[in-house]
Parts: sequence; C-alpha cells; structure tokens
Amino acid sequence: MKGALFDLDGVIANTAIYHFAAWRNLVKKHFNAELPDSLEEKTKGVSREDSLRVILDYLHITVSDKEFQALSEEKNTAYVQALDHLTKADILPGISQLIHDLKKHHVKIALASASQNGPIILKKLGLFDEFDAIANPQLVHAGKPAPDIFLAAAKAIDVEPNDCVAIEDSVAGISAINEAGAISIAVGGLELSHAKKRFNNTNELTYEAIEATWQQYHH
Ligand code: B16
Ligand code: MG
Repeated sequence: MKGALFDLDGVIANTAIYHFAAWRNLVKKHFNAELPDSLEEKTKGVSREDSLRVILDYLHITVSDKEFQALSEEKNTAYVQALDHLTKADILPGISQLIHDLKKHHVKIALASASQNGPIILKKLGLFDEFDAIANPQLVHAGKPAPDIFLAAAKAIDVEPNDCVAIEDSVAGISAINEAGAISIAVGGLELSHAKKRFNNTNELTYEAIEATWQQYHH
C-alpha cells in the first residue's frame, strides 16, 4: 500500500449535512418546494453543477444558463457560510489517528474530493499540511462516478492507482474508485455494497483494518 486517497465530505468531516441543508434552503426560497431525504444520496459526491441538475430534474424545473449559474453560486455562498464555525472538533472519529498512522507507515495521502472547497475545509480542520496532494476537481474531465478525480489524486502523489486504497461515503464515489482500479473502502450503509470493503462508521477505519483490506484485495 503506497497511497491512500480520501474523499472529504462524509469521510473526513460531516459536511454533507451542510451541503444538503443549503440545497434545501435554496429550493424553498426560489421555488417554494421541499426536497425529500432520498435526494441527499443522489447529490453526495456529485459536483455542485451535477447536484443542481439532479434537483431541478426532480422538481421538473428548467432554468436559463444565467439562472443556473446564479443558483449554483447562491448555494455555495450559503454553504461556505455554514462552514464558518468548522474546527478540528469536526473531524470525524478515527480519521486523525488514521492519517497519523498512514504517514508513520510512509503511505502517501491525497484528497480526491468533488468539492471546490476542499482546501478551505482542510485548513479549517487543521489537516491541510498532512496531505501530500489535493486533486483539483475543476481540472478533471468528468466528475464521480467517473474515475478521473481518483486517477488525478493518485498521479499527484506519483503512485499507481492499484497501489492505492481509497475511502468514500457515496455511491458515485465507490463506482469512481472501482473504475480507477484502486481498492475501494466504504464508510456508510448497504447502498455502498459495491465497495471491496464496507465499514459502518469512520471509527472502524483503523490503519490495521485498512492494511488488512489491502492484503486481502491487492494483486
Ligand atoms: P462544492 P466529496 C462533494 O464532496 C459532496 O459530497 C457533494 O455533495 C458536493 O456537491 C460536491 O462535493 C461539490 O462541492 O460545491 O463544495 O464544490 O464527497 O467528493 O468530498
Ligand atoms: Mg463524500
């Protein structure tokens, strides 16, 4: 195991709730409509623009390009505001220890998040300097479930994807990892059963558990 590729929202910090709350408020304000809980999974790991497309499709609403852009920006402004109070205390259980242990074993660490806010969030969590690389989602051709962001993250740490494990909390993200050829590790429910290995909570993501998964599945 030479590299570990991390998703951000839902793996390192529980920012997924702020994303969906921002979408809900936006939809309420502009269209006086409610979004069902079931739509949250469909926007997880999915880029800002693709999330907005999923939501507008659900509402059967079409908007001009200009409105689309404005809605997307308004959601981001609200989301970034919600991140204001984020601190080290918002790192999900077990993640700081895992990062520490991976580094101790000379495993390189890269961020493979769809979020353009990745660097800001890592800084707020005090984790920015722990990462060897952050893949830029704006520079990849296609978002999750396409493998591009995981391929870019592996390349940024100069490790072959099949020498990496990658950790995700979204359906689209696990598909992206599998497509990239890294070993997929899920944190979350049964909807993530297409991962090589699934854990219910981040506190189960110990170095030992990750290493055991690596031993079992790499070739
Ligand atoms: P932003 P991840 C993803 O992050 C979120 O899961 C998804 O809900 C969000 O739409 C996407 O980032 C884009 O985020 O609007 O901040 O650029 O799970 O890939 O770390
Ligand atoms: Mg995620």
